[in-house]
Amino acid sequence: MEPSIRSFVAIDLSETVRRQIGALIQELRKSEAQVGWARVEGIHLTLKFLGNVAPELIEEMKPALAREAAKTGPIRIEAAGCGAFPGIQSPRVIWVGLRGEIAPLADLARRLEEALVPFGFAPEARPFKPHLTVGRVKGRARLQALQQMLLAHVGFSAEPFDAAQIVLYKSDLRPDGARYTPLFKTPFSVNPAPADE
Ligand code: 2AM
Repeated sequence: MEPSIRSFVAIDLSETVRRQIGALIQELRKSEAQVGWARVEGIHLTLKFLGNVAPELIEEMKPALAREAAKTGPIRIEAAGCGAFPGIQSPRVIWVGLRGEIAPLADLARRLEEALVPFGFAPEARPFKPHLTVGRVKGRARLQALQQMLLAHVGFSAEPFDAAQIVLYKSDLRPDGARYTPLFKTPFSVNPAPADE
């Protein structure tokens, strides 16, 4: 039997936005805090994390993903602001936020969840919090400097971009950070069909 594939559904960022977030990461690095910073080319917006999935199931899911994408028009979003989960006082995950057409984005995430239930994926118990993970805290040294840096850059914003497709990614966990490989891309529609069809 072929090994299962750790996978998730995401939206890619434009090259420019990735570069702008890269510049922000360079600033945050100056805190010298113990953070595993994301590789800029791997930063993405997760819509649904799937975990380990059998390769056959991946194939079966593709038409369902394509159907939901086809019910979706382009979504204009902007990477903006930065902070930490669970909170700036006890940072574990460093994120860049999103603003713009968040309601259609959340609607897409909800529809994907519903479309994937028949394939055995339970809906998330936690509310959808769209974010871009840019780093993971590894130790407590220089945390205060990091907190100050985050507060100093809350006004960060990148160029707006139109999300135009969803991507099913494979995630390989490696000691030096995860590597993501696209498995399937499926476009949004210019004239989306009604979502309740
Ligand atoms: P995160 O950025 O908030 O960590 C690949 O791991 C993507 O799936 C990441 O963007 C990650 O979100 C997301 N994800 C959601 N739930 C996850 C989980 N339980 N384990 C790992 N990644 C998860």
